[in-house]
Amino acid sequence: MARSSPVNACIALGSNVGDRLASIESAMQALGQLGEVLARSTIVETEPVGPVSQGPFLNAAAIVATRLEAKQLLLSLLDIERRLGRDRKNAPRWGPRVIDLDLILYGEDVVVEEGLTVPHPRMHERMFVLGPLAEVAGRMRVPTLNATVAELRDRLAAAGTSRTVGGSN
Ligand code: A4P
Ligand code: MG
Repeated sequence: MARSSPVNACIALGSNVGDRLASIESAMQALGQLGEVLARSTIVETEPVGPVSQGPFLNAAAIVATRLEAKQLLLSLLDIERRLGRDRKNAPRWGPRVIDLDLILYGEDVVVEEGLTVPHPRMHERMFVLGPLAEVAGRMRVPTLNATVAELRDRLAAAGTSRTVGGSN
């Protein structure tokens, strides 16, 4: 089922295996098959985050105006990942990957169903998502967090530069 009017979906892109730049560029191109790419961020190199020891990532974000339903959009993103050579078999969660395409926002919709949670539940903890996304969608509202993307980025940046050293009373 296609929607009668397009919705602005935010996609986060990441790669830390192989020709990272080629993979991000190819994925950006492929997003054009899912709707109109309204904006694409710059591509930034980021240190790996999380429990797995791995090489640095290239990360980026894009806004796509799409008529696909959220689940159909996710399946299309997984299909692009496969076509670009991502092999999920034997791959550790949070581990190295040729390409990762996460659906971060689907307009202001909240979607919780088997295999899909939007807004992406860990978006507010990840500068590699919020940095690029704020470039292109800083004013978009994140319904579950009652904040804009730019506000979440600023909060995370502030948290990263301060350290609690005592109680407030
Ligand atoms: N799934 C559910 N909701 C969603 C959604 N909103 N978007 C399901 C995408 N997928 C969603 O996804 C596993 C399954 O989650 C999918 O099959 C889908 O049914 P995944 O993207 O393969 O899982 P993942 O990437 O290992 O986990 P997650 O939680 O998406 O984490 P990240 O953040 O993508 O972790 N460091 C830097 N600097 N840059 C990175 O890009 N990426 C990771 C991977 C770790 N460290 C990183 C980076
Ligand atoms: Mg992911």
